[in-house]
This record gives sequence, structure tokens and C-alpha cells, in this order.
Amino acid sequence: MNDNWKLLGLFLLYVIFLTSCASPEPPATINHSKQVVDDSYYIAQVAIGAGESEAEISAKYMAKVLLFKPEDGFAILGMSKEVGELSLLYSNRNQKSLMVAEASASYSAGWRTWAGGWRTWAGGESSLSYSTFYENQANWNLIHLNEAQNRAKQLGKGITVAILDTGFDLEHPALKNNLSPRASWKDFVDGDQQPEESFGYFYGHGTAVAGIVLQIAPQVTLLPIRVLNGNGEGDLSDVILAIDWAVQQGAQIINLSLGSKDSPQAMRAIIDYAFSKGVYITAATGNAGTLAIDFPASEGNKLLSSLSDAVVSVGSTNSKGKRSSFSNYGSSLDIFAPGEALRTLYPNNLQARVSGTSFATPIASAALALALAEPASKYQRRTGLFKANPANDLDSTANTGIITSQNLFDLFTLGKGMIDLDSYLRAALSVW
Ligand SMILES: [Ca+2]
Ligand SMILES: [Ca+2]
Repeated sequence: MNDNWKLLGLFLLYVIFLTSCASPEPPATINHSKQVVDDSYYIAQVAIGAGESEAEISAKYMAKVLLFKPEDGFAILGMSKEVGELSLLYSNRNQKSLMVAEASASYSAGWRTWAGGWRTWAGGESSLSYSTFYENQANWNLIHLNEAQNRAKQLGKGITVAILDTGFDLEHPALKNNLSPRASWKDFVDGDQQPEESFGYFYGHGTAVAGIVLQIAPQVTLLPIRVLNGNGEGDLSDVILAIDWAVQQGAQIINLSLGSKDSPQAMRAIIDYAFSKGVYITAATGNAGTLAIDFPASEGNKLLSSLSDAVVSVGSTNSKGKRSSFSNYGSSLDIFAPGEALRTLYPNNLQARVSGTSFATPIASAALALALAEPASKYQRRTGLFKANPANDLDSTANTGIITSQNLFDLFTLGKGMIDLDSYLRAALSVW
């Protein structure tokens, strides 16, 4: 044992749960009986010493090396239950670790598609156009989508958004032509290259998220990566490996419509790593309707957080810009975007109406793609995203701009307010 242990972020393998939901009903609770792979029961991030090889790291910690990043100075390890608990004892004894093993029990806030309004998707379209889903028009007007798309003529062309989610209908006619080359697809749940949707409570979630991105940035390339099963459950190790995979595949943006109550060091390390490679991460705030934001969105606008710049945290509003009752909020929130009753793609050539911060998040992902695709986008590609626009500010929209005892507190917990795509594109393209 040596000093590297003090850098050890040690966590029980736990469940990342989707941040979607939105029914007016209380969120469903899903109890897990997760079977964890024995050699990755615990996840840890460790520093790599000068000249240390992967084999040496593995031997030193009695662990499987999941990720080895010598040029970035860190590795992420998976450990058996026994080894992990031994190392916990060690780090506790030396009081050098703040890490505590945590139970894997978690819950998954439910989402649902509205019962009404199902209809078959008109097949054969190569991509979506702005006017495809008329029901979304009030939402798109609110965020000035039309103006933004007129400004960002590339419509996201050449930019890759990785979506880490439940899986995708890879044959959906409105989706398949925007997918990245097949060799870049990945399914960390099955361990194959086919990240398909699977049945469960969250069936359709990934397809729905992808459909939102395409409505904002119809020319973007989507990199489908499956990290969650049909019940919206996934392993931390899979999400970490998936972020690394997305970076290796050249994604510029990683959409995380998922989150957790825990904030493991290994996850922080891989987000830092992604950002160091110029990759942005968007993350949903969660759907408990509380003043507590899920990780990693909880780092989005946090003082003294190294992840604050890397992560864009997104909450949900209705089509009038009022915070959705289900949307988590707080001082670490970056922005809000519409996330209620949005019409989007659903498996088997269908479309559906969905709600949740899961569906506000891809609007921010697509906004970044619109800006990054433009040749003139040299400055402020991202900072403008957080620029409050008084004319379209969440506070003023939700509370008619009058500071009362009711909303005084809200002013500090609603981030920069409502996303305004046109204002953002103007800033990103330096057009004033
Ligand atoms: Ca598969
Ligand atoms: Ca941020």
C-alpha cells in the first residue's frame, strides 16, 4: 500500500438512474436486485505513477484496470467486493479518504408517454424538419428555434452528439440516417455493438431523447451508446467506459439524460478527461421536483467545482417557460429548456409525447451542436448558452418579473433562466 491510496475514490458499484419522468403522478419506485460483476463490484480512480504500467497498476491494487490513461495520469479500476472492502478498511484507518461505500439501492423516477395521440410515423423521411412536430411549436417559439436555425445554416452538420441512454430504435426511419457509422455503436449493457432499445419501464427513452436532438439540430450525427437497461438501470463502470468510448469516437457533445444521487470520484475523473479533450457534457437535473440536483448536473454551475465548465446542467419548463413541477432546481443549475409533453420519436416508426428533464437536456446538446457546426463559431461557443436574456428569462416568465417573497429565493435557484437559442447563437457566432 502506498500514497496512491489517498487519491483513491472508492465506491460501491451503484446504479445510475434515468432522470426522466413527468407524470403528475408520484414517480414510480423501482427496487433493484442488481447482479454485479464480481471484478467490478467497486470502482476506484487512482493516480498512475511515472512509468507505471497497466500490469503494475493491476497487481498493486489487486484490481482489474478498466481504463488506463497514463498521459492523463489516472486509471479507473474495478475491484472485487473483497478487495474493495480491504482497501476501504485501509483508507479509513488512515483517515485519508472521505469515501464511503454506499448501498446500491436507488430508484428510478418514472416517465411515461401520454396515452393519447399515438400515430404512426410517416416513413421514408431522411431527417426531420423544423415543422415536423406541430405540437412542439409553442415550445420552439419560446426558445426561438426558428431564428436560431436560420442563423445556424449547418443545422449541426459534421458535429457528433453521443447519447448514453437505454438504447435506440436503430431502424427508425427518422433516426437511422443521422446515426454514426455502425462500427462506432456500442452497447455496454449487452457487451455488443448493437445498442437497441429493450423492453422495460423505460422502453423508448433513448429513441425519444435522440428525436429531440434532431428537431433542434436536424443535420447532426448521433452516436448511439447503450448504458442502461429497459428499466433505466445501469452500472457506473459502463457509464464511465461509455464516456471514454464517445471521446475516442470523436463526439463533441455527450448527452446524459441520466443521473445519480452519488458523485463518485471515478465519474468526476472521466468527465474532467472528456472536457480536457474539448468534449461538452449535458446532464439532466432530475425529476423529483426538489431543490436537489442529480449528479453530474449537480456540478453544472457550482462554485469551485472543476466540473462546472464541463457540465451543462438542464432543468425543464413547460411551453410557457414556467419550471416544470417535476424539475429539480438549485443554485448549481445552468439553464432550463422545455421538457413537458414534447412530441418526439418512439420505437417502431412511432412518435410519442414525453416529459422529463431527460428531454430538456437534449435541447442543450443540440444547441451546442448548432453552434459548433458553424464555421464562424470561434468564440463563446458555450458561454452564451448561459447568458440570461431579460426578455425571455425564466424568472420573469414564470413570475411576471415581480420579486415577491414567493420567488425571491427562486432567483438564486433557477440558473440563468430559460435557454434562448437565438441569443445563444448570436453570442456563439459573435453576431451582435
Ligand atoms: Ca445489444
Ligand atoms: Ca456549467
